[in-house]
Amino acid sequence: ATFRLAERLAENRPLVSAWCGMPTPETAGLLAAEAFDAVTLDMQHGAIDFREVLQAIPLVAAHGKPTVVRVPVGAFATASRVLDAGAAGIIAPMINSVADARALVAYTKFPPVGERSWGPAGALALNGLQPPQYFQRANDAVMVLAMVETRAALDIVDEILAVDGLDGIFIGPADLSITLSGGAGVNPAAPEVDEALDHALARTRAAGKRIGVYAHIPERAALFKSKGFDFVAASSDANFMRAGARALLGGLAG
Ligand code: 3PY
Ligand code: MG
Repeated sequence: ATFRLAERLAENRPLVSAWCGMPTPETAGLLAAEAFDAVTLDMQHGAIDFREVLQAIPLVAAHGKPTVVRVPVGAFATASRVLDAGAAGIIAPMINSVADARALVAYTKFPPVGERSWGPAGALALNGLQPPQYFQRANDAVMVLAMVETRAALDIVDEILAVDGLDGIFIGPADLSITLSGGAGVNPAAPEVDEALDHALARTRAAGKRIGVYAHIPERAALFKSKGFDFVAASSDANFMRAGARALLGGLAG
C-alpha cells in the first residue's frame, strides 16, 4: 500500500483523499472503505498522535489504500517516523523558506538525496518487502509536499519547487487567506486565494512537480479536481459526521 500512491499519481489524474483528524484509527479505516484514493491523517490540527498513525495505516492498507500524514509544524523527525510506519506521503505545514524545504527533504529522503535514517520497520512489514526493495523505491515513491500557505512562501514558490528531492507543494487556502488579507480574516474561497492557487498550479506545472490542495467543502473539491490539482484532500471526518447527523435530523424535522 505504501507504493500505491506513486502508482496512482503516475496515472496523471487528480487523486481525492479523505481528511482525518479524529484519533480513533477505525475512523481512517472506515473512510478508506469509501471510494477515496487515499486517506490523510492530520497531526497538525487533528487530535492524532504517532500511536494512532501506527494503528491507522494497516486499517487503511487493508482496503489497498495509501496513507498520507500531515505532520505538525517543524516536526521533520515525525515525518521520518511516520514514513518508517508505512506512510506513503508527507504534507509538511508552514514551509516558508528554502531552508525549511531542504530540511523536509533531508528527513524524508534517503541518501544521496537526503539524510533519512534507516529503520522502516512498519513499512517493510506492511508491504512484505525486503530492505533493499524498500530502499530502492522509497525516494521516488514517497510523496513529500511542502505546504505553501503564507505570502512569504508564495513569493518564493519557484525556489521551493526547485528543491531537489521535494515532490511538490500543498496549498493551505485558509492560512493563505489570513496572510493575503493582512490578518483581516479567514476565507479559504476568497478571490485572492483563487488567484494564488492558479499561480501556484501554473508554477508547479512549469517545474514538472506535483501540487496538492485542501478543500474545506465539496464544491471546492470539485473545483480543484476540475482544475487538475494532483492531490485534493477534502473536507474532514468531523464534517462527514456533521453532514450525516444533519441529513438524519432534516429527514425527521417537522
Ligand atoms: C489551510 O487551509 O491553511 C490548511 O492548512 C488546510 O488544512
Ligand atoms: Mg494551514
